[in-house]
Amino acid sequence: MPRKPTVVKALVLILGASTALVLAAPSFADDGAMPQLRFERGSFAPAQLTVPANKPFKVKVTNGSDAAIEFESFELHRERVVPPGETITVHMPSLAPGNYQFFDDFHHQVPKGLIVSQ
Ligand SMILES: [Cu+2]
Repeated sequence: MPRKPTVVKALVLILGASTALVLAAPSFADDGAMPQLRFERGSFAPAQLTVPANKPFKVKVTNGSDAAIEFESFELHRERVVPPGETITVHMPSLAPGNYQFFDDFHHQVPKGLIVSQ
């Protein structure tokens, strides 16, 4: 497959999706309010993150370690690799009030974290 058209198509898709998200979810549009998780020295900090219930949100996940991690949650249906030194943004759906576990699927000894929707 030629490379360029694919890249352009992907960009158009990404732009379209971002626009749709911005239009659909004005809450939490402010990046300053975006909850953040940092992985460093074998654990996530904070270990528990509280988010408002019933609205989509985004979480920034930074990997401050020197090995790749995989931010994963069965309950949230998310599974994202974070290369060392990088930050990703994970889009989350609107959540009913409750606790949602996440973990590093590459290092199972890492303590599990919790997203608390309330
Ligand atoms: Cu996984």
